[in-house]
Amino acid sequence: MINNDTINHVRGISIFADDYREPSGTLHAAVFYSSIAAGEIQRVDYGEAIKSEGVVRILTYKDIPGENQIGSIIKDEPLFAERYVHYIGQPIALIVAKSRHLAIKARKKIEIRYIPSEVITDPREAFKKGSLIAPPRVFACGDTIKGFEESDVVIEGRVDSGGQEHLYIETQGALAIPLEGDNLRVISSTQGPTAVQRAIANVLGIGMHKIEVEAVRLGGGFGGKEDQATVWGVLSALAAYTLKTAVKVILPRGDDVKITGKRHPYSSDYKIGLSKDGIIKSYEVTFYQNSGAAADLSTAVLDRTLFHSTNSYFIPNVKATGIACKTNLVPNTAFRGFGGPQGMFVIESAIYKAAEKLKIPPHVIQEKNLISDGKSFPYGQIMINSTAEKCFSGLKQIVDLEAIKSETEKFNQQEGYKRRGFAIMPICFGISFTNTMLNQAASLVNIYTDGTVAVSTAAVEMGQGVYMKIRQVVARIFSIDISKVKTESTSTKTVANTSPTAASVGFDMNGKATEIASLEIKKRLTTFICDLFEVKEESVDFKDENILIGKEIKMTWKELISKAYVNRVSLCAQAHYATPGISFDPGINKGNPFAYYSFGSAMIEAEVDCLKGTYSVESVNIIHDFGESLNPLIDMGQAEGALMQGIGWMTMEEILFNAKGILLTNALSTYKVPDINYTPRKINIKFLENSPNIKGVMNSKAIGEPPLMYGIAVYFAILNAIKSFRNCVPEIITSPLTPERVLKYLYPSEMI
Ligand code: MTE
Ligand code: LUZ
Ligand code: MOS
Repeated sequence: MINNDTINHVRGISIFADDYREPSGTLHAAVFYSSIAAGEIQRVDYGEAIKSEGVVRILTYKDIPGENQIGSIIKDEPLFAERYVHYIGQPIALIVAKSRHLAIKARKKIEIRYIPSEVITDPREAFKKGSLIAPPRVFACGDTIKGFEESDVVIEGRVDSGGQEHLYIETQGALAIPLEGDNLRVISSTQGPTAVQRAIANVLGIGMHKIEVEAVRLGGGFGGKEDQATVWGVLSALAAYTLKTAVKVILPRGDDVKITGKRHPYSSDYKIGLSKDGIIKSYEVTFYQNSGAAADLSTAVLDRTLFHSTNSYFIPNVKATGIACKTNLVPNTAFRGFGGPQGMFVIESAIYKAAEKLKIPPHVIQEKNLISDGKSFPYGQIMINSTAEKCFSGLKQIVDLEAIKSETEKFNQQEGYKRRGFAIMPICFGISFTNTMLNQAASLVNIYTDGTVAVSTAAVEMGQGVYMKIRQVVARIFSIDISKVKTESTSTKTVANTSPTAASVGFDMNGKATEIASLEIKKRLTTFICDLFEVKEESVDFKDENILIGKEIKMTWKELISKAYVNRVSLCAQAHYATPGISFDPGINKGNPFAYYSFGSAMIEAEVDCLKGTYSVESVNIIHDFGESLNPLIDMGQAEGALMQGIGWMTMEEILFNAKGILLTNALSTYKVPDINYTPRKINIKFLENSPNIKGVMNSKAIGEPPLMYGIAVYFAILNAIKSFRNCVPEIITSPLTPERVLKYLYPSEMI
């Protein structure tokens, strides 16, 4: 079923935060931010800027009525810098003017002097200097030392992975509108309306009930607006509150790229021990996370790295240590996968290197160690309903590995500079927020007297199709046409205390709450019908907008609703959903944090031009467990989009900072993302058959993030192509594998 958002997006008629009708007299603001990565502010002169055309006010920390603090997990992030600055992009002031253009013009006239201090950009250096966000965390099981003793081969190595820019099409922003008294309405491009509401209340020093935060829909979030949409909402609210006028803050792309956080880069050390036939006996890993200058979501991201440090594998002896290192870069944040990809890339690198040493293909090691039911992860959760093996063997049915191997070898024996390689990537991703508290959602279902329905939930629509799926749930329960069901924009006024739409559980949880609320109304209606016709519940059926008793149509849906209203039956219901059966003890790092897991396996083939270092993705074959998909079109789109984001992260998307902490890749001319030409020549994604997920909404499965990790296969596919040209494997596995890096691997430094 096609998502009608898609049609509206293409026609350009969908409403985003910046399209929301502004009240007359709306002012526009630009953020003045630190231009050095570390230091003390000696003097700021706003004199010229204040006099600049159209400027109404410049706000600093001095204008904050409440607390100068917006940190969510750890209170370490001021809204405005006071004396010290810790990264380039840290807000110092807000210039409010008649237009955005004039605000930006005035910004250039602010004079500032700093006393610079030492800049740290590298997480290992931060660790050495004791610059940490939080104490290190350890997930462990078994006895790794004994495990290494029992191993036939033990290897050690280092793996580095890069950051990633979210590049949502809609940049960050918010519009704050003063209401009666000191109440405010804030239209925010956020994945977490409650987080914005809470931070505004804290900064303004007023009750949360006075602030209403609404997310109409987002032009993409990808995690970038889970926590980092807050600051723009707070800035616009502070200005609107102070000036009693609507104020809008919309970041120009250049600002957005420079001053918002990205995926966390990691540098990691591993040690892996295996038997000679490829059974993994022991694994130790230390993750140095480049958290940036404030906590943001870093500790939660790091937790997920630890949860997924063994990917889809059962390993009896594990010690995984995570260290959140504080550097002078913009605070990094959630990005699709949320630390999972970083953890999985390390174990896959370790398997790749081990396979070299054991002279067996990596996929043999992967397959032999897949987790099966009854086995547990280092944090104690025991696997049930694993489809890891089913997906892996399913993949081997759609791709003939032996044939591909011999074709690839044949291709690579040709003359010339083209070489091919392939690699497999199984995935296993835990579904639920790892912080159990966040696993709750709510829904409000209102049926109007003409039989149309409006649903409000905590889910934010950001392109993932959650509104469409929620409408489908209601339409299915009442057996009415989808056009009769509407989703309201997401607001803290209709659904309170929302968790951000994240962790791939937006639809799972809000869909469940909607199901519960709808079933509640259906029960009332059924009782009403039973009384009316003096029949038993079992004989009542809702079918295609008709009410059937036995096989006989008694009335239409519309008539039923109208009659129910006349007879004073409530047509509205609110329901709360809390994911059952999950818990986790962060004191001992043990528990059952996940409702269930998402599985699948991918094979990616790449071709490298060994003269130029360029490459193309020739084919992608995937078997993914979608459960019983409610909307295969949307789910396929999610799988394809996530896959491409994963491939981009592994290959061409490179974020570079210099030693002063200046972002060098600050525009689309220097930061390259996959485009249509880079799309794999063949993408074949198959749904694993007969795999209902009893924990999901109507047997469906979460889909938002997991397929991103299939992209990891492309890295090893390219390495294999390189290896057939020049028989070597890089000492340190480093991503992204840009064409420059491919050339370096192909031609060692002395040759270029
Ligand atoms: N798809 C689109 N088009 N745009 C997005 O911003 N975000 C992803 C994923 N798919 C995103 C997307 C991320 S990071 C998450 S966590 C999920 O959608 C959130 O939605 P869900 O929980 O409803 O799957
Ligand atoms: N956000 C969060 C997430 O706060 N906790 C999580 O476990 C998570 N997982 C994925 C994406 N966002
Ligand atoms: Mo997604 S990283 O959970 O917003």
